[in-house]
Amino acid sequence: MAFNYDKYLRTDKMPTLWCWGCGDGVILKALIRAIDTMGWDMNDVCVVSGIGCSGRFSGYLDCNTIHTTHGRAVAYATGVKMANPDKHVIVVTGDGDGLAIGGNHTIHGCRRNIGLNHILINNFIYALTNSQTSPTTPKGMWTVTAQYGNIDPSFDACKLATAAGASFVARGSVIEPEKLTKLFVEGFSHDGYSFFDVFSNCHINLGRKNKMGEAVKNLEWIKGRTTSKVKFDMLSDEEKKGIFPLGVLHKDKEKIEYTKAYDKVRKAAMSNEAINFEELA
Ligand SMILES: Cc1ncc(C[n+]2csc(CCOP(=O)(O)OP(=O)(O)O)c2C)c(N)n1
Repeated sequence: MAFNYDKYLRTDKMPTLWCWGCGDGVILKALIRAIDTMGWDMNDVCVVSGIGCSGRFSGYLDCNTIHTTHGRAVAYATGVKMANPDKHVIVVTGDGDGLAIGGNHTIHGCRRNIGLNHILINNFIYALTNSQTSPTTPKGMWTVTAQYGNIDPSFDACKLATAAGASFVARGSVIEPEKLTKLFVEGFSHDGYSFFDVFSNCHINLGRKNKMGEAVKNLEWIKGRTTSKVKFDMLSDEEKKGIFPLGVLHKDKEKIEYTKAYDKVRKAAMSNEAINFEELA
């Protein structure tokens, strides 16, 4: 029997506002399949998104949702998780949303290792606002704010999240939707900040002036820049340049999740007991 996506969607909001062939729909479906595999009740799920094409996720999923201000989704989600530690909080941001204006919040969410599931839809451009340079736009690409080609060095979002302290870091792509679902399931099962850098196509706003104005061309470009972590690890330093590994890139099962640490402090304070900070490391 065909998978019933409608069960998880606000069907009155369909069809989506996304352009034809946009990777956001592929990620939405992968996310729904992951939620289904987890067996989560949608009443226990909260999806928090910022502003952007990626921001539409909170409008389409039929659960508790907050469509927040641009860049602040992780901050709102942190509040939701602190007040409801037993709920499943999913944050969806774009690369501009989560790494530029909201880069600060992403870093500190990772540092605290709070149990959020952060899906960063990385289409290498500010899409909704029509093609401004983002922190992941590759060098040399045309954008409306870099009409002669971008000269800004770009972030590797996974390295950033790992260095900042996230205890689960993975990269997926819309080219392999089933693998993406599996990555989400593995990250959702992990207790701590789960960060997913998902490479996606925006053939309209990234592609149109960068010789990949069709979805397939944009996807081929993504394919040429990615390889599995296993294959990546076998490449020489020279060969690794410009290539991004896919899969689980970092996992630390020992690091305490923030709301659990906070609960220990709260209980110690209520009973006038000394706090064992070693335990909270
Ligand atoms: C405070 C603030 N600054 C700027 C904007 C304008 N704005 C809306 S979406 C967006 C960028 C979206 O790009 P990204 O976060 O990469 O998401 P995408 O649309 O690619 O999914 C910007 C700059 C805004 N809405 N609010």
